[in-house]
Amino acid sequence: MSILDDLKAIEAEAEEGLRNAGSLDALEQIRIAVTGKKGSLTAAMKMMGKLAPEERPAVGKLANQVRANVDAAIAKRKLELEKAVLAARINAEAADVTLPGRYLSQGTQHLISQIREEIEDIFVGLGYTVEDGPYVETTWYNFTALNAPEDHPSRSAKDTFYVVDNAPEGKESHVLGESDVLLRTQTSGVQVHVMENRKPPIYMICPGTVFRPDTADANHLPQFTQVEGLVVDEGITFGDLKGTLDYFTREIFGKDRATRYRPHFFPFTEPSCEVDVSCGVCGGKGCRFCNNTGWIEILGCGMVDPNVFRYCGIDPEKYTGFAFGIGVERVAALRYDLPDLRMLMTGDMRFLRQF
Ligand code: 2NM
Repeated sequence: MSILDDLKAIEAEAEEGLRNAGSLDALEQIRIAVTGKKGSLTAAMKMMGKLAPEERPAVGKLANQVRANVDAAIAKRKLELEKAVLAARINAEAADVTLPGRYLSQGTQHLISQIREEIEDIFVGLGYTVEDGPYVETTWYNFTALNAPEDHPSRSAKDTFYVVDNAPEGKESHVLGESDVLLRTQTSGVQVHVMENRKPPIYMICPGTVFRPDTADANHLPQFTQVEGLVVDEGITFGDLKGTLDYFTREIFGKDRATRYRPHFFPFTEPSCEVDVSCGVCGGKGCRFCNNTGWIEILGCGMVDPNVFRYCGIDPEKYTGFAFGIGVERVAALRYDLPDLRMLMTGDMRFLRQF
């Protein structure tokens, strides 16, 4: 076999291999085997030096031609394989834009937030400001400035979450009285802050979360929502309190509901009342829902005790005022006949979506 035949055989072999190369990897293997440093064509070309001078022009011409053909064939096959890879990838990654999108269910505002905002709107309409304050308070803001005596049971660790231990370093103590810092049990502390910092007239409400160490059951939650209100001005009377709260109950429960003011006791107000609304289920005749009384309790209120004004730096000779506290979860339960307050805490959308 002459070297010319060798060169033609190498070319034919390379072309056959390229036709069968199914991947860019296989193609690269062929390139290395033919035109690589130790490739068959490279080796054949190195043989040229050993040829007789008269043979060289013909062999050289063919060798260059074979080299050009093989390079061109490799480049052509490479392009084909790259196109195939791209086509496969486009096919695999194709997005079907005609498929329906994923449905993200829309949430609703929580029932408690809705009612809280409704209550805010009623009082904002009467010219009140809406205030808030810290969840963590000291005994001064939660109890003392509100005229709660040092031995009042609401101060005990059974009725208040104390959150900071003031015992000396190294000594732990959870004994009542050794901690001055607590989770607020009512939002009244906000009113103390406002009275300390602002001159009357004050017309404000303070909605917010409060905390009490109660085990959750149908009627109690360890964390619930209160809206407290406070008015401080010259010449405020119990008539102003009653007119305001009658207006509020009609707005929130409807015009057909009657109210009743029952004497009660709170440390921070004197006189104090609990307010009942006529039962919406029986219209006041008496039923299971209202314990056969015809009435349902909805809030506490009273004329601010002069001691509270003195603690907060307001002159009780010049100013009088009234205050009230509304339980928002209770309003929700009464309005929607909820059998269990815990339903408000579960985040169960089957329940919450109804409102
Ligand atoms: C209630 C009932 C009655 C009340 C009193 C005060 C303050 F700061 F003026 F003393 N704030 N909130 C109050 C009065 C709260 O909740 C059932």
